[in-house]
Amino acid sequence: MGRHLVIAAAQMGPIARTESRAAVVRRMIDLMRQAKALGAEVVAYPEATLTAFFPHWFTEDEDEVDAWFERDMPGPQTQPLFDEARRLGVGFHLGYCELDMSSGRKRRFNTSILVDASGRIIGKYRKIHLPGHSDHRPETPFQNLEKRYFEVGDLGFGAWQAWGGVAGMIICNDRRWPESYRVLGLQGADMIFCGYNTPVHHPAAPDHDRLGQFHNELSMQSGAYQNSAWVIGIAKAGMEEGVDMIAGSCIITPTGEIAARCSSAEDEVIVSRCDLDLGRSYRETTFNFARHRRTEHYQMIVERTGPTPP
Ligand code: CDV
Repeated sequence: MGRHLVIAAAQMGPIARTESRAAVVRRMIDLMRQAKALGAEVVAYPEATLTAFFPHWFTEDEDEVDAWFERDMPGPQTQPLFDEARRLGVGFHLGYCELDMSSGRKRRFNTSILVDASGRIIGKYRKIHLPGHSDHRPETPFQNLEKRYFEVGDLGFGAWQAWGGVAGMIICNDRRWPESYRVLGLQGADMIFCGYNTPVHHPAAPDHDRLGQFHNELSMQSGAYQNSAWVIGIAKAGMEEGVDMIAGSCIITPTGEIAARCSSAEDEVIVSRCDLDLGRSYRETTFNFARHRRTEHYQMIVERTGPTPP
């Protein structure tokens, strides 16, 4: 008997700047019910699901920034999502913005969690690759101020026993870096969840725009294949406060093929019955890390970013 798990990707359409958390959570619960009706055991939501993607706007007002963040998880506004998941008996993956005071100072992270069917948080990840800039660039049509509003994640790329396999998380820009997947692959990850908020337009390099969806799939498909893992990519999609965001949420097999893909730029659920053993033959042959990786040969150059000087 193979290990099978029905996973849903719950893509979210645009979220208005003025939309309340309660309204967003209602949309999420609706998607969760659709996913359950399709047989899902796990439902995956995007990066920073609960609000509009505020790093597109500059502000110096600390209170305004804090208002985009969750102090508690679950908190009063997200508790209904946890309650519904428990009622339906499904687990979920949630990306949100975390305000952490546990060290005695305010820290803000771009975070995701895994929640089991009893409503217990079983894993937490804080985004490591923060794109964009921290300075104000009012001349651009929109900004990406993740470097201003978030600290670099301090939890590493963790993997957890979950849903009959091993689950890991990465967030958005992490998916473009092969090492994100590899650190999880080395821990035996069977499934890697990746929420994203990716604009169609790239103000710093507009010539990349036409390749946005191609690079999205290229990154996640190669990460899946090279690490023998399912990758679940979940978008915040559509025209959000004047920023057009790519959609294309998809569930990718350990062979690197796309098993299911969203066809809209709105709230939409896709599901796939994932054979968690599908990557086994790759792990035992082409990507048998123990037999074929030659880390001792990488080590001498790993910190160097340029060629050997003449
Ligand atoms: N939220 C993101 O990390 N977005 C980046 C954009 C800004 C390029 C991404 O890599 O998709």
